[in-house]
Amino acid sequence: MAAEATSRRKPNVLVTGTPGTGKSSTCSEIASRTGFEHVDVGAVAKDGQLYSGFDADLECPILDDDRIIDELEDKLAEGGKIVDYHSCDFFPERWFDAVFVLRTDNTKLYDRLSQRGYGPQKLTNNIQCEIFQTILEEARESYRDDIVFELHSNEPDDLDRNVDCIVEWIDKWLVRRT
Ligand code: DAT
Repeated sequence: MAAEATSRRKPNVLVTGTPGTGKSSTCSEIASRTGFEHVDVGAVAKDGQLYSGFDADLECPILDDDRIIDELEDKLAEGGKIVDYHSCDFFPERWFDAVFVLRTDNTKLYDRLSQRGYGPQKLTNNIQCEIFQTILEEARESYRDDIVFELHSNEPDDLDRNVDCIVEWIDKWLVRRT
């Protein structure tokens, strides 16, 4: 893992978290500030119809992990990618130099997901996912502790702060590499 990670000239960063925690907003801002490419894994799956079924509980398609990995492998090998997805355990560990997990208080998350038009069951399942910090645990089980960072994403100020934090992390990585 370390050998492949060090061969990249730019880092890859994963931004993960329950739907609605602000991944897309955070990643698009980082991409415009750094020139890194925002890779929205949900959109990649949709474009290529890289699905293997449908999750009735979460009311969303199930990704075909192997085909997603094949699709993204060359892109990630280049480095300089900000990857955005609401799960993180199926990506190869060697892809990422840092994993940021966004967290949002339940009431705020409820409002955001209601505004998105989620039905009651999908809302409940996603709120429970956040309450049980499922994605944070998944990240801690899948990646080295020292590259997993939890960031709170409740207020617009948090969004700005999180973008600053991740951009700063990228800048430091690039300085270390030169
Ligand atoms: P995700 O990509 O995780 O599903 P998003 O970026 O689409 O989330 O954000 C969901 C909504 O919440 C969207 O209307 C933007 C808003 N939002 C994101 N981060 C926020 C924050 N820190 N404070 C307030 N609103 C935020």
